[in-house]
Amino acid sequence: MRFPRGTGLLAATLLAAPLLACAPEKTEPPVPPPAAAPEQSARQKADAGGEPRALPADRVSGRQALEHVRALLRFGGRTPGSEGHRWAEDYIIRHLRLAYAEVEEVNFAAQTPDGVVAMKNIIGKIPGRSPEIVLLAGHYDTLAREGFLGANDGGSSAALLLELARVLGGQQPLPLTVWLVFFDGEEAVRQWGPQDGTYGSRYQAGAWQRAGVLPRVKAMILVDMIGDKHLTLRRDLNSTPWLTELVWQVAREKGYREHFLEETTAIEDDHLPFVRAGVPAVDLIDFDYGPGNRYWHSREDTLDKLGPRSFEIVGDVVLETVRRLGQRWPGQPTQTAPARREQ
Ligand code: 1BN
Ligand code: ZN
Repeated sequence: MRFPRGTGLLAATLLAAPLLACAPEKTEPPVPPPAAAPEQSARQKADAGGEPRALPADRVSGRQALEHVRALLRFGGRTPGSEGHRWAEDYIIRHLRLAYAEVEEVNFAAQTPDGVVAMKNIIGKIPGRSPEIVLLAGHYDTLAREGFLGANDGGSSAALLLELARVLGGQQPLPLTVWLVFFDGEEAVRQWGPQDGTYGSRYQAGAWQRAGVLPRVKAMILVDMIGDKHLTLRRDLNSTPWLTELVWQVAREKGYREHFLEETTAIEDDHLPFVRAGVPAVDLIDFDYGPGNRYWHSREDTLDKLGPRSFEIVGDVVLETVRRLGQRWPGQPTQTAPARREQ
């Protein structure tokens, strides 16, 4: 879908009306969504001067990101195969199109301990002047646990990616091609391990390897659980060191040291299939969610634990990192080392 240039304000206004265009249109929904997209409340309208407020064109709006999370939570749990998952798919696809991204839906059958499960990765493609690709990725599925909604775990990543799509989609053509990747099946069906969990990323890394896409991928930035109002990100030792350093350097320059800690951790997540395939990848994950990480995978993972500023900080760092990846710098690592291509 192509849109004329100069329609950014219109698009921003459309997207600023948080949920006006959000209820998926299905011809025969088996049941209505848990809550239809509401009109703006009188209070919201008054706050916004009577009409939806235009969103910033050049940066992530934390308020809008939280509205995306709120909308996703209204669909209920988003485990693959659930009604909430289908509504979430439609919501993501609709908002990617509003952001002028070309949408690819990748349907695949995942072999899980509970049998074959139909899953879908969603990719929003924003063209650039260079065929080199930066992947901005996260997951949108939620853990299959009664009453679990995943505001932060599954909600925040999808919401931030939609906001990044809105900003980057309004800046076309970008120096580099950007693909926003919404992975399905990140969560384990029974017990987290190499064969249970990361279904979408394992499938996608394999598919892109077979299709010869991976040599074009300059870097992958994965976001997971980045909405906690007490944002603390640690350097992940399973991520690619030079890319981690680039992200942390950007964060330092922007004055975000209190959120981008120098401490390290080692995380298994959707970046690993890409790291193993030789793609430089970094996982930005705040795995310190509530006292003793108590909110993680619990019914306490709710909207009230999130803060708009966290989305803005991570969004700011990601956008600047993408900008720098589009530049050349002395000593820049090349992504064409033969070793990664022969795996
Ligand atoms: C992150 C959010 N993960 C699952 N939901 C991946 C993970 C699994 C991180 C186990 C740490 C331990
Ligand atoms: Zn999880």
